[in-house]
Amino acid sequence: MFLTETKRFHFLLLLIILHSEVEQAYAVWPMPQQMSQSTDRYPINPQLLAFSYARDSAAQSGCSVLDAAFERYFNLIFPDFVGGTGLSNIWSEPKPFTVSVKVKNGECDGFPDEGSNESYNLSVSAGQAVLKAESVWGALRGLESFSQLVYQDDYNLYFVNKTEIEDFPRFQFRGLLLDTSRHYLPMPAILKTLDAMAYSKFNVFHWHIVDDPSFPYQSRNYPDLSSKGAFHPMTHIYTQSDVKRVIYHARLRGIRVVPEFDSPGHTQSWGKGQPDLLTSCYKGKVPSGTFGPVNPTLSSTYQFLNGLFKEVTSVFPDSYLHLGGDEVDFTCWRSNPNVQAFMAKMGFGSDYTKLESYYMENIVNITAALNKTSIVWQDVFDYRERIPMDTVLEIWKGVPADYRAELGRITLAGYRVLLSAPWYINHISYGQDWRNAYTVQPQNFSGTEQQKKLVIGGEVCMWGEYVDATNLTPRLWPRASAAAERLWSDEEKTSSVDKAFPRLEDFRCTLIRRGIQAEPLFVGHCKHEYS
Ligand code: CP6
Repeated sequence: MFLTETKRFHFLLLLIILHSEVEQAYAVWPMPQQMSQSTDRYPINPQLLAFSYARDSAAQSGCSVLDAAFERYFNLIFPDFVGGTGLSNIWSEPKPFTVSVKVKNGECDGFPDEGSNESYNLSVSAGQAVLKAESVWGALRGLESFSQLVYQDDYNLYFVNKTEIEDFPRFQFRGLLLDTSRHYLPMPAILKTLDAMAYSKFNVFHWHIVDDPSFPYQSRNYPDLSSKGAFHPMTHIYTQSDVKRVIYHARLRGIRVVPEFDSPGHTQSWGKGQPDLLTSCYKGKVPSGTFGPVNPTLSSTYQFLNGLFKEVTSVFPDSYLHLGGDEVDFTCWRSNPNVQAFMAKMGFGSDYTKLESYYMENIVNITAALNKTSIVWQDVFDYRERIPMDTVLEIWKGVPADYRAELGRITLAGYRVLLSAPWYINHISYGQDWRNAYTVQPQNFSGTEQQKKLVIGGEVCMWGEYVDATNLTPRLWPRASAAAERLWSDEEKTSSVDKAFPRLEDFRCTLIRRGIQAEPLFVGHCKHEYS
């Protein structure tokens, strides 16, 4: 080990010459819009890699988002960096490598939103990488790409090839839904999912936080909702500080947090802590003791929802609130004499979709008055409700083919849509079902160019009936990454699922290397196995 600097360097060169077969093309997942690479490669010495702000960058040291990202990406690029005595440090060429970041807009303390610019340019040459972005959110995407370009050779020395990237997302909204009601997901499972989302350039965490089985959101104004409606009032809840941590963790990764408070169906757990909220079901002329959807006939219902949404929209900074509106069962409403009387008074006849419409219109208006935009499930459109034109409809029905017709219908009416129907990755099957997620074409429906522009993106859904923290990660990854490439990358350049296969295999090994227990796609091995 007592080699002089020069001898050490010559020994290193010898090693490189002996094994000079060039490892090919260090892929980035999801594939950048434009990328060219050469086989010229530059060594990176972990001790001499520095992230820095370009002199003419609008953001400088002290920018929370980028300061944190520099530290994170250093650790991701060198997972076993141990300071001065690590082998890869001793044998690396003593040359500095600088990643210089320049952003035009120096705003670092805000939250990502629908208008955030995520484009970036990355140019890697000898001894430096130059990353330019409009905003810090684009710089984050560029840092992710840079981190995926760095690789180790057989001696675990680090290299990066000469590379030019020009990149931007195909769709503005690239979401992932987690369901924390069917099973409680502990905080570390959520935070780790946010980490992995950033690796695939997802930018929206759709938090399906409450549903029939449990109400884990601890409300400031209505604490009984979780103290009576959660699986456990102390251990299986998300406190205000937990929620803040999720939003904070997501922000640093350029991820929006959109909560869903699904109603009027899927609300059994709400009824435990909020008396008179749910409809009392009748058996003949007497209450049966069971409850149905939220009672849409009472003004107390809307007072409560106004209070709850007022709180929720102040806790979650995103400009969107998901209101649900799916799968409403009319049986209980039909059985209740007070609901029947209300139907008659309103002139709804026996059409209960009109009652659902009435309810959804009211809560969408409550949301609009709180200056938030609503997302609702497609059912709300199917009931021909009069909802504001800025409402986003999320398509969840109609696999394998019918969702195309729905995309056509909803966009023809001028509404924006989010596609999740083909991306229910809670569903599993034997074999390579990531291929189905990959080959989805969100704009492949009959409609005008203008209609196609109304597809703002899509979401991967991980419904929780059969999923908790034990199996969440391998069920999500790398299958969700297949959808992530569809949502980020150019359609033409990613038209071959067979060409995607080896790249996704490599990316899965990157996830493993970063501590994400992503499941294998097929027979094979990773250089660094998960332990
Ligand atoms: N929970 C809620 C669910 C589903 C929906 N909403 C769902 C329905 C059918 C399938 C998967 C999920 N579990 N609240 C529908 C949006 Cl196949």
